[in-house]
Amino acid sequence: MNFDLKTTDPKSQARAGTITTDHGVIETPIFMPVGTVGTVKGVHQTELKNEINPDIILGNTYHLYLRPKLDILEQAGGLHQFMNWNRNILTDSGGYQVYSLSGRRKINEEGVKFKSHIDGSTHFFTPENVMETQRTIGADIIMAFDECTPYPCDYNYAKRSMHMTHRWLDRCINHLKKLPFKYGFEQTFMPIVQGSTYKDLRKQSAEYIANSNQQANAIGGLSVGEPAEEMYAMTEVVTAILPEDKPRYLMGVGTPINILENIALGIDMFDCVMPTRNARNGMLFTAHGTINIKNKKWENDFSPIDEMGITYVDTMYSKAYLKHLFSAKEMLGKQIASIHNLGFYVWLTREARKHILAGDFRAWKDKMVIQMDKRL
Ligand code: PRF
Repeated sequence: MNFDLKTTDPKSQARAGTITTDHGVIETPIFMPVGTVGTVKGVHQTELKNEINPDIILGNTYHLYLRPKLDILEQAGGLHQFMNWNRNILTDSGGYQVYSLSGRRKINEEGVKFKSHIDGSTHFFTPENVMETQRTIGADIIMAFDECTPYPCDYNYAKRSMHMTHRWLDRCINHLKKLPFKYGFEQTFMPIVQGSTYKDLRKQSAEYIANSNQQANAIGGLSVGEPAEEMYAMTEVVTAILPEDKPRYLMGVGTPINILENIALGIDMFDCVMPTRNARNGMLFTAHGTINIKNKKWENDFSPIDEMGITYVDTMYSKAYLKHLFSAKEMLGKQIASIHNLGFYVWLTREARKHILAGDFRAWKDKMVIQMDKRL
């Protein structure tokens, strides 16, 4: 992987760059649509490629390991082949999903024992076997196995957990050295900063992660229920320490406003289930605020879903029609809303990049944050 930092905004920490991997170029800042089980929920590959047009999507180790399982992925020739996606993929390590999804789990120095949310069967993830699993899934970018602490989290737990995440990182790095790439292209490994909402721990963790000297770095443990101001404060502490010449990925963030504020603090990569999950509940994000399409007020509003027309669904269908699809519980409603929201998120980070390159990011960001905060 290669990262080329093109421009830094004069009035904020925002950056524009390009990441080049064996599956192509990723222009940063970037939003990565989440394709948990090898599908961006509700969206065909044609619409994903031609309309939403992201340089990279995300998959989840936890889900893919449980279903369809590794032998199928290996027989398919990896996830790119299996889902017929020839651009970039990043896989999360399961470090977050085992905590958020599996019912009972037991964590110790060796790893995490958990029960599958699908059939209740017992599994054990270790830093070593998660690296093996990610080699088999075959994404372009793979993540360290970490513990994502909850919010709030008492200081002593956060500190102990952070040190364990650091020891797990060393085990990931050591083990990867023994594992050749599987499908003829490179995989980039990303370590993850933890430390909950404590500045001293975040600083210590950022230093540890920076010293591990990998090609890119990530920040975890945020957007887990803390106030946005606390999240921004942690991002600021960490980006001041992480090296400038490597991409920085803030995991699982967030609202369109969270994304712009974190771009201003020096983040390059984002992912979140929010655009697709909220779409399925009838919530649309636009440049002028959010829309709850289930609201009665849209019943006879025959204007386009979004005049901006970022994706074809925005001008092909009216708000009244989309409201009707949600009322009738038709699956097309959820699909249209998912395409719209993902198109908007990807547009937003592309637009941020344009303004960073043009030198007026700060003013544009401040204006967008006010606009997007409205409920329409
Ligand atoms: N760790 C991992 N994945 C994640 C997170 C984390 O802390 C988060 C936190 N927002 C989202 N996804 N491995």
